[in-house]
Amino acid sequence: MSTYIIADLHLSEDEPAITAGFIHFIQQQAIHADSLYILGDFFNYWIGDDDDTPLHQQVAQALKQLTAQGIPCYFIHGNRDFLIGKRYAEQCGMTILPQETLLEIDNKRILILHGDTLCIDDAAYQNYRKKVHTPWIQRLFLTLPLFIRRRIAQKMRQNSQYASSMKSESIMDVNPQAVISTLQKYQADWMIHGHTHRPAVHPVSIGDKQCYRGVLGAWHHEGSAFIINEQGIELIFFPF
Ligand code: OKV
Ligand code: MN
Repeated sequence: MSTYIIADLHLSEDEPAITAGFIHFIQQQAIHADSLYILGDFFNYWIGDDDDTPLHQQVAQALKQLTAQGIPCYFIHGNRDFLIGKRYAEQCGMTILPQETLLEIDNKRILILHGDTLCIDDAAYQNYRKKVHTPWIQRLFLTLPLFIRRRIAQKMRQNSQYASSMKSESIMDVNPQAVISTLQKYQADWMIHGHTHRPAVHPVSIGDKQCYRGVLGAWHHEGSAFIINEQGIELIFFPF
């Protein structure tokens, strides 16, 4: 039995090598898994399921192959693709899970999440997040014609690039207290997230309990995944 977990592929038309790497990963590795979890920022941007592009179709087709062969695929929204909806999920054959989901595998309690909600020191981002996660604001945005949504999204990405260039490294990382309280909330042994693009396994001591925080890598020049099986929980990297 093996569970694969990935995040932060940031798929876009501008980086065809990453898409090719993902499709190769699906056909050569995930096909031998028992389940696949994608923890957000799967796509670099998402402005609605009706934005039907060759990239979106190609990716859906690859995932559908997997899920049609009986390998379930689950998705948690990231900060970039939080608008992925039921329609696209259905096209992929994947199930959308809540922001924070507790898995119980081999008697280990493993919390999976994207990771942006742990970065509470970045007040500007958390403010922005609250706005774009407001249901009526999302509904309103989705009623706009695609060409308007494209223009708004492009502007927002330009502004954000500037804003994040002014932020320190520590502000953009997880808050250690948020990590501890989130682990405690679920009585979890592990948490696995992406978002920060700092792949690692960090031990976290809570009282006399030894917990761990696994961080996935982004798919820039190589792939990154956690594999959970009888051997344990392992962070791996692989060339495209
Ligand atoms: C994704 C991020 C752009 C960060 C806009 C309401 C609003 C949704 C949206 C538009 C932008 C996602 C959906 C994108 C992530 C950015 C800039 C910064 C830090 C509205 C609901 F407000 F206009 F009404 N958006 N896109 N950023 O281009 O994919 O994560 S996006
Ligand atoms: Mn992210």
